[in-house]
Amino acid sequence: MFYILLVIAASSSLYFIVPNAIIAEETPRTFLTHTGLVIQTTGDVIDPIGYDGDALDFNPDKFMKEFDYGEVTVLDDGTVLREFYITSRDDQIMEVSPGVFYNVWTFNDSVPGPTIRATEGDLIRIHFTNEGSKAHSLHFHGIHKAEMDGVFENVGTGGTFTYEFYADPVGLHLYHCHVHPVEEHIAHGLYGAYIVDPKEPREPAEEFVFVLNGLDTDFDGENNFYAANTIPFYYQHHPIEINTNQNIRAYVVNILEFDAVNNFHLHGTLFHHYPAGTDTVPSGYNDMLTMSQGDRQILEFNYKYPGLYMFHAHNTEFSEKGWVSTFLVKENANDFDTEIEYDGII
Ligand SMILES: [Cu+2]
Repeated sequence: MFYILLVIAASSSLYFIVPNAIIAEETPRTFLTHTGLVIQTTGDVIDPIGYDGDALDFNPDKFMKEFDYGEVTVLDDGTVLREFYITSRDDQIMEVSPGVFYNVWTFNDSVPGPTIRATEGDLIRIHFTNEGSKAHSLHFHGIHKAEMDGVFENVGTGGTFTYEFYADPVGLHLYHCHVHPVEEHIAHGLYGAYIVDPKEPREPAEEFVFVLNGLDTDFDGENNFYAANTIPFYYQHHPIEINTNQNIRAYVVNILEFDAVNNFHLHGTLFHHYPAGTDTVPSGYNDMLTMSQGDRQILEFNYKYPGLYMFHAHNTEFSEKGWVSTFLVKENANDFDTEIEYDGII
C-alpha cells in the first residue's frame, strides 16, 4: 500500500514539474489513403495536388558532404562560441521517389536537418524557431544540463528557444525532435547528425555523412522505403566517386523508425569502426554493422582495387526497398600516402 501511495505521489508531482510532457499527446484522426488503407495519424495529411507550396528540393550528394560549423566568435576567456539557427516546419512536401510525394517535417527545410559540427569544448548556442503547426523541440544527445535536453520544454507554434551547451563528449551523436508522439515526429524527418571533433584532429580523410532512415508513405506504421540520406536508391543511381588508397571516413547515424534494427554492409573492403565515435582507437575491423535506433558509428576504410562496389543494408528487405548505395572507386592517379595507422589493430 505504501508503494502504491508513493507511485501516486511521485506521478502527481511529475505533473507539476513537466506539465507539457503530460498534455502533449494529441488525438489521432482517421484518414483514407490513396491505396485504400484506413489510417490514424496526429499529423496533417497533405494532398500534393492541393498543395500550394514549392516541393522541397533535396540533394543527397550535397547533404553528405555539408557540415554546419555555425557562426564563430571567440569569447574573452578564449572559448569558441558557435551559434546555429534552426527552424522547424511541418507543412512541406518532398518528392521522395518519382511520383511519390510525402509530407516531410523539416529542420532548416531539410530531411535530415543540417549536420551540426563543433570541436570538443566549444560552446554551442542554437537559436531554435518553430514555424510548424505543432509543438517541436531539439533534443541533442551528449552531455548537457537537464533544461537543455529539449524534452520537457516543448516549443509551440511561433515559439523560440535557445539551447546552450558545451560540445561534449568527442564523437558522432545526433539530435531530433522529442515532442510526443516522438515516433511520428521522427518518422516525418525531424532529426540530424551532430559531430564533436577532438581537439587533436582526426587523420585527414574524405568525409561523408550517412543518416539511415525510412519513409512510411502510407501511414500504416511500417516503412515503404528505406534509404541512406532519405532518397531511396539515390547513391545506386549516383555512385559516390572515390579513389583507390584514399582514406574515407563515414559518419553513419541510424534514426530508422518502426524497425528495431538497421545495418550497414560494405563490399570489397573492410572498415575500422568507432561506436559513437567516442574513442580514438577502433573497436573492430569488419564489413558489417548492426545498429538500433539512435546508434551511430564512425567508419574508416580505403579501397585496394578500383571498380563499382555496393554498400547497403544486409537486411535484404531494406536494401530492396531503397537502402542500397554504391562507391565508384577509380584508380588513384595521385600518390596518396596517408594511410591511417592503428595501434595494435589490423
Ligand atoms: Cu516535433
